[in-house]
Amino acid sequence: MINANIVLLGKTGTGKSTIVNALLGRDQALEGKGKSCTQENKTYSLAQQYNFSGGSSDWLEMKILDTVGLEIDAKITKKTLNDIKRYIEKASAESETDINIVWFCINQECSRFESFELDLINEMSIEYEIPFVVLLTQCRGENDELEREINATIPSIRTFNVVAKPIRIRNGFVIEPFGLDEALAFSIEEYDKYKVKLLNQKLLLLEQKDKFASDIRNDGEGIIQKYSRKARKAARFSVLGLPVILTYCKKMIFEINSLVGIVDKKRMTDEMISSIAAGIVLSLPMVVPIFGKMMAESYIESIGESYLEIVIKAYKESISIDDMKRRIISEIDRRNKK
Ligand SMILES: Nc1nc2c(ncn2[C@@H]2O[C@H](COP(=O)(O)OP(=O)(O)OP(=O)(O)O)[C@@H](O)[C@H]2O)c(=O)[nH]1
Ligand SMILES: [Mg+2]
Repeated sequence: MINANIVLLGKTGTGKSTIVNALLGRDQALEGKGKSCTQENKTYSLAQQYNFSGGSSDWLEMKILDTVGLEIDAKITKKTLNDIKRYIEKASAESETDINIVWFCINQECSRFESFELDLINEMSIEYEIPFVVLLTQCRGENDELEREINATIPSIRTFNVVAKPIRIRNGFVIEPFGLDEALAFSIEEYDKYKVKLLNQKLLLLEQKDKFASDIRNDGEGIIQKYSRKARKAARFSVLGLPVILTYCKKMIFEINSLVGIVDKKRMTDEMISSIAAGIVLSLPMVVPIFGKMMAESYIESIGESYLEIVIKAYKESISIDDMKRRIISEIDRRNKK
């Protein structure tokens, strides 16, 4: 027997519920007209004989998770993603499940896919080690440009053109359903190979990250030393004091951020500096407007060192820049709450 979990994910209206119905062979999931339709994540079950392309056959037990369309509402998207993460974690813990795969739906008529979709695919597939395939849905014709874009951004990902139910076009012509069987056959028969490819990709990424992390550490130390020297100089003029030191801190954080590709948005540095400073200032024995040289130096250095450590950790653990920013901010929050 084969146990398979298929998660349908993608923006609203791309045709996730329609695909569920096509797989089930009956209209069970509600399909939308125009606006967001599926309101909560729901699992459907299907059991049937599966015929391998080689000729043999086996019993297939499928669970299909139909999800709320992404991006309608940030809160719902967050809940959808958390549910899916939990679902996947649980599914991969159950050793009898052979196949865990996400079918990421993109309307084939879209001219491009959005960066949040790309980040999501990268993040989730690498972090949770769950393979993704892309279904280009509601296919009325060729859209080479979209396929090329997808392959250029995520080279290893498989894409399938699909029509889940007949599409009526001009002059009474009808495009009959196609593509789902291929996507299913791939998901079942090529799963192991595809998953190994994903794991290798993750390994490579982690190795590369380790290498880059030591460069980041060296460059980061250089930046911290530079600002520590400046602070030492500035502290000679005691009237300048804290504001000058804080400006240096901001610049230092800005430069450390740029080492990992966070090119800022001033707001983010401000937000970071105030939460880091809050944590560190409170831990210093005295906060006085007049900085001694040593004091100024150690202030800059302790901020720099702890920030660099946070950034490197976030860099190693994250897949995308947004993910990294989130990790940095939440780590700072965590430390400040201690
Ligand atoms: N003819 C035809 N219509 C489709 C196909 N896929 C989706 N549609 C139509 O597109 C609309 C949206 O499809 P849904 O399946 O509800 O999309 P969804 O991704 O589940 O949307 P949400 O639940 O809002 O996230 C419906 O009117 C579907 O009938 C298809 O393959 N053929
Ligand atoms: Mg739906």
